[in-house]
Amino acid sequence: MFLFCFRTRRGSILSKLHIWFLFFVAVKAVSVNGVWPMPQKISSFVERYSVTPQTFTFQYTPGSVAQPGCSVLDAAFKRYFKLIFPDLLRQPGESYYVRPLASPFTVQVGVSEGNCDGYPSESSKESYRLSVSSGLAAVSAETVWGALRGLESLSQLVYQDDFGVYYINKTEIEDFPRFAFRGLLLDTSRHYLPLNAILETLDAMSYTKLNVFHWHIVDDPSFPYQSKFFPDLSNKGAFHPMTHVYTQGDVRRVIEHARLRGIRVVPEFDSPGHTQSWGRGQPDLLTPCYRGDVPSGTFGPVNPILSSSYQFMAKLFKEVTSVFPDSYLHLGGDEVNFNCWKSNPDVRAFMKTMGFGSDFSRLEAFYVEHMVNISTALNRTSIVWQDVFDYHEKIPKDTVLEIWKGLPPAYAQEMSHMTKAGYRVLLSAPWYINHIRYGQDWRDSYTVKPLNFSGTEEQKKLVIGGEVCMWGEYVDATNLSPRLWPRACAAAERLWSDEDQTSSADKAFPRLTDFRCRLLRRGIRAEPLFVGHCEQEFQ
Ligand code: CP6
Repeated sequence: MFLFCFRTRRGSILSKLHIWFLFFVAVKAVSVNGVWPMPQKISSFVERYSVTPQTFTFQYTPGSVAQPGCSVLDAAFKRYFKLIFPDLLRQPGESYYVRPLASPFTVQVGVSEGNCDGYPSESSKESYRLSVSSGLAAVSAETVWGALRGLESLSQLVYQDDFGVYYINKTEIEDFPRFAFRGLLLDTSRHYLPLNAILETLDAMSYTKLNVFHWHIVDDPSFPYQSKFFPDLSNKGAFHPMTHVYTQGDVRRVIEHARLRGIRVVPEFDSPGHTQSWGRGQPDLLTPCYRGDVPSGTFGPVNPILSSSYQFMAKLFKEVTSVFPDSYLHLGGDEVNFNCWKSNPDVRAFMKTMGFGSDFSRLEAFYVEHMVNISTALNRTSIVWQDVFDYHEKIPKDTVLEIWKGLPPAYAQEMSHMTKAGYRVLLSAPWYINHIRYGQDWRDSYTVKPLNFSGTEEQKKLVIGGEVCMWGEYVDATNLSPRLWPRACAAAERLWSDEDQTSSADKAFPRLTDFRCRLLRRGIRAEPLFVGHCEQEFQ
């Protein structure tokens, strides 16, 4: 259309070369790019190839260090075959359109270093190249984790026409993440989330290239983690000791499901606050609160003045690090209420002995310091919520600080302060997507500029990424997926893609609308962005 108008007005002046050039530009602009999050570099062409499940195969590139038997990629080939041809899932036994004389299409995957049996880590290389040409898609990456990202992009390039025929366009992609840490927090204490809800969330995370599952596994209301050393914690602290717990086997399944998708699992055992449920199965762990001179019968945060508290914590965390292989451990440290500590005469006496005066934040700092030491002794990098920094700037420099408070100017200032002090930071304040408001609230998440704070280049490098948080007070398995998806996709693109290429929410809207339809086709109950319909809707 564009080309036609141009030709009628000025046709005679233009050489054939110009016409071809314009044609190339025009077709590039209209061709399909369904990849979310947006790759760093993508060229898509109008030339397209039909593909059909009968002749579609995955292979390892001859020189690849990964070959048949590679757990991560063997499993990925099976998954992506089903994701690329969802009709096979939807209508078992029913015939679908088969093109006569369909030509073969091969996906060749090659990896140049590493192995298939490890876990993804903070230093995993996730970059990949993808080249789609006639009969062949070549995915090449340094590691299997990069190959997984490439396969995901490839799967999103395949689409169906009105007759159900599958196509993929000629495409070149060169891609890598902007931030290494792209997390999602689920809270399994406010409501128990059945294993399937967690596994399905991990599936959807892999579709959006999110790569860290922050498992806020326990908190005040319930303690669903079934501990080997301290079984009473869940026997007495879970909502139900049999049905509302994560057994050791459950945890292993989550970690393996995540590993196969290149997702790390970082557990959070939040303390000294947010520990009411712990007290039910671990007597004397929590601080007894007083009313006047007598114990009131209620309990506060973990008792920071008893060595038994630290012995218990060291043993629990020893177990936790034997179960969760990731090198990061989230220690919490948020929202500690000092009222109970203040009411307790033994705590006040301890404060005096320690010379803390009446500054209870120094007592909190004392506690967190012990916890960070426990974590360091177990060879773990600690993450703590920003409260710990706000109260106490002298925490070990390799601790990661997570920002959860405030609106843009406030969290930007916090980032500036923390990175100036030399700490690595994670941003979650703008991505508290448990908060919902009428309208397209994904746009607020989308337009976040994580590096828009005052600081040097060195400071900016200390921002390792961010997290979407889905706190569970109002969320269980009935509404988790639609509240998460596609809203979490906005942060996923912000954390993966180039900011300049993805600065407009208006431009993202049609892409995200399409991607949400793809999530539905894949069985994820993602809510609509606005008025409209998908070709294939849910059930
Ligand atoms: N639980 C824990 C929470 C929250 C935090 N920690 C929280 C606070 C405010 C909002 C949402 C969640 N529910 N343990 C803060 C990190 Cl708005």
